[in-house]
Amino acid sequence: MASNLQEALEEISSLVNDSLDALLPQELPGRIGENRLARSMRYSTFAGGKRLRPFLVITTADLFGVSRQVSLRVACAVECVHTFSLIHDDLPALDDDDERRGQASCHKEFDEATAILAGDALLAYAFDILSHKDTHNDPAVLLRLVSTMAQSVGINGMVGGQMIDLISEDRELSLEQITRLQRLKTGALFEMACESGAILGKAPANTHRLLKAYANDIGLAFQITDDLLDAVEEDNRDNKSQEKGTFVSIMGVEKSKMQAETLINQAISYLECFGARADLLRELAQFVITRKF
Ligand code: GRG
Repeated sequence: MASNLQEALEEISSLVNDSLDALLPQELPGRIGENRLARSMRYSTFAGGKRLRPFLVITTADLFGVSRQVSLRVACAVECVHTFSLIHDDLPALDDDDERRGQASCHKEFDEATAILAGDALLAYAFDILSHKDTHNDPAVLLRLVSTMAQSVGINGMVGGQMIDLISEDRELSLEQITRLQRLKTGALFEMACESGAILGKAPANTHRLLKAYANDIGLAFQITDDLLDAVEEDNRDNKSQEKGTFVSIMGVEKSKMQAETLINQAISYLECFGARADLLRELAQFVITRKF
């Protein structure tokens, strides 16, 4: 990873962690139920995580000179949504994973009901943070943030993508369907992250579109890389079964790598108008396909 990017990721992670710590509910005396919820929300949120989506919010907002105080709140809201999706994704009814971010998944550490509620509460909290007057003084900006977030989560976003993913277990998907699945499941929140920078900066429509296109391509390349990393892990375990509904399952390893590289080059081409100011976004795009974790 380029040292500029590493430094920026570390700096932003640390700022985001401090803000999340200040924003997320704390345990309070006598509140038995809420305290268990607060503990489980914090348990999953502070389990590590690369904080890539918050990085995208802050770095795109920086392009327009948005104050960090504002972009950090939006970054935290996006990370709450991401953590909600991971908690629910790990549940027995979905991916049934015992571990997440190097520790027991939320339902293993607490229980299934608590994990469902922790996810629900994080999702609701994200909208609470976004729509708060401290996020922006212009109600039109708040409304755009809220509606863009809602769309990135719902039927035309990660939840829709997750449903296609479930269906792909019993049937072969075409390349086009797999592309849609991955764009929704993973790409939608990347898009929301970059669009929110443009919304906060009141970017002109064409600039907003370029950032959305950048996010769309890096989101898809990110998911292809995730599937490639999974395929290598399965290979190391000598497990020949291949996850369905992935580019790797339909195109094989080499073509998937090429596809991810093509997407990243395309994503970088969308940043031309920003000149050197977008160097961190270019470095992040490269990191998305070279990462080992
Ligand atoms: C069930 C209502 C309901 C909603 C959940 C589960 C779900 C909808 C959507 C799935 C979203 C999902 C988990 C996509 C996978 C994306 C992915 C590769 C996540 C890992 O992202 P990283 O590597 O994770 O950025 P860290 O831990 O670094 O933050």
